[in-house]
Amino acid sequence: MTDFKKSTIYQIYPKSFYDSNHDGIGDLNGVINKLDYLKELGVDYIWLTPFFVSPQNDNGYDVEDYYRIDPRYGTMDDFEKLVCEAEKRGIRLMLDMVFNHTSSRHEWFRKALAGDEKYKKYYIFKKGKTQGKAPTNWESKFGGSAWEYVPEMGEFYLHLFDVSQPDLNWDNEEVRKEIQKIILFWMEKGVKGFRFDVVNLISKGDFADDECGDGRRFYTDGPNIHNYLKELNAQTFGRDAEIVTVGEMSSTSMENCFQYAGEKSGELSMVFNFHHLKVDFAGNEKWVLVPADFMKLKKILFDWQEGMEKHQAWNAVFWCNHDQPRVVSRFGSEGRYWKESAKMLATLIHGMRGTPYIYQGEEIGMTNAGFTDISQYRDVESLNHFRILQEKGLTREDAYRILQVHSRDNGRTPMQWEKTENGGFTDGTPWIEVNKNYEDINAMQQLEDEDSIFHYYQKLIRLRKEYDVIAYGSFRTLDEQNPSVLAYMREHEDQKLIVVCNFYEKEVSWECPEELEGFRYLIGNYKGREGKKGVRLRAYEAMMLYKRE
Ligand code: TEU
Ligand code: CA
Repeated sequence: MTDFKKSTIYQIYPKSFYDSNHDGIGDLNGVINKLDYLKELGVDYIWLTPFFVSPQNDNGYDVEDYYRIDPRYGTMDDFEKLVCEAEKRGIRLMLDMVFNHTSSRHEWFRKALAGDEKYKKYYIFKKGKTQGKAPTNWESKFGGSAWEYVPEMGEFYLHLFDVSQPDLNWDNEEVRKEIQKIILFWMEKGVKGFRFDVVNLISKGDFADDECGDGRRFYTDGPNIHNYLKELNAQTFGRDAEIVTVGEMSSTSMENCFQYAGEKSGELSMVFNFHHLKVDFAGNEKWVLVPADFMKLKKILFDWQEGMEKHQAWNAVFWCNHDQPRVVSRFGSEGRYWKESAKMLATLIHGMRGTPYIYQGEEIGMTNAGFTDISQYRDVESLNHFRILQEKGLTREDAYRILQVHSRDNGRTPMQWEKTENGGFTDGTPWIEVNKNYEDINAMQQLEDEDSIFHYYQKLIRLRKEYDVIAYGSFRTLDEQNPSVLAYMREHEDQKLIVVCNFYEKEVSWECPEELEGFRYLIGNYKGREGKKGVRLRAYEAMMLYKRE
């Protein structure tokens, strides 16, 4: 059994990973092609974002058929080969299950629209408040109302995401049974992990107007959520102790996560939460430009580390995914200290208590897309908000500036493999443009360079396996009020680990509140450094110090 506390999970967005057949779209064969690269990096699981049949309005998060593979990505044979080839390299597969909603092209929804009562109950249809007025004032996460009117039926259906993503009705037992069947089907194929998309939104509460928000408080961590997860666990993945699960928790509370990911709750192995990735938002408002609040970031990370430990619950720790801008552009630097800052950010996460996730390209320090024209964007959320921002009165230029910082496409440009055209991602026309910096930032170059970001990640992954304190240690903050340094202590039996990160370019002198006697340098982003009491931390300097009593 793979111990998920010692594991590192690598996220692949297949569409942008590697194209094996020249159509400009990454595919499953492309993933098989790059398994040796992933083995070299040392990851234990790969999480593949959805590759099921889909109209791709939301790049596969709009599933039309959960049992079939979208021909764009390959065939079931390719998938089986992938499971087998990955297994040979000690890598397991984690699939991405989108069960809050389906695509509006799913057979169930089509039948519902055609008037089939059975399938109508699979979704959430409601009459309007008054003629033509939506049942509630809830907003879609992708902009606009969360309700869509169907004139033929005289009713609205709920879509918390795009209008092409109708929400499923989990209160209907038949829906839950269908979902169990799907999971069992993929378990049969040898899948050893599941990521559940926005799974804390599946249990809807009251359908009431939200006087002080967008409606999320009525459906987030809803009334039956824990029962539904326990049931799913008992009926499906809970039967196989080797399976690892992670729930994507949107706007969740820590109290709920104690249960979702509690060691004894019988729900999930771990959870993603996003509070630390909203420190450059204005409250919940993402489409604004505000500087990242470091003290807030620290406090959120620390609170979650301590809280989850106290309640024997497990975190997924991460900076990046396909919905987030690139972390080196966001909290580090694209300039002179690109490499140092990327390694610092890696150290910060990989030293924590929780299972680290690496999103494709993060391990080579890929940066934001740098798009300057709307025609370069593909993401439905970005396209919607580009329009909405202008409707609100912003100039085109201002709207661009916001997209350049916050668009999900920042994380979706193709993986940069080599110096060659299109970064070696495809020899066709890529579905989304490759970042112009691929000649400087690419995997090939970093594999050859011992001091690269890639090799730093490789070492961090190895250290988690070698040192129990990294995997199992308790967590305690150090020098919490420091305005530019983030530091913490991990302890396990006779082992101690100190992690220190200078979050900024500016040099700073740092006094460790702990006695450093006997600590040795484990890893860091500058050469030659010993564990000494008062140190001068250079630009983005980070290190791990270790001691065994
Ligand atoms: O994302 C859930 C989600 O709410 C966010 O990450 C969202 O993209 C962001 O808040 C928008 O500002 C998941 C998937 O990861 C995402 O790709 C899907 O689009 C979404 O669910 C719908 O399935
Ligand atoms: Ca392809």
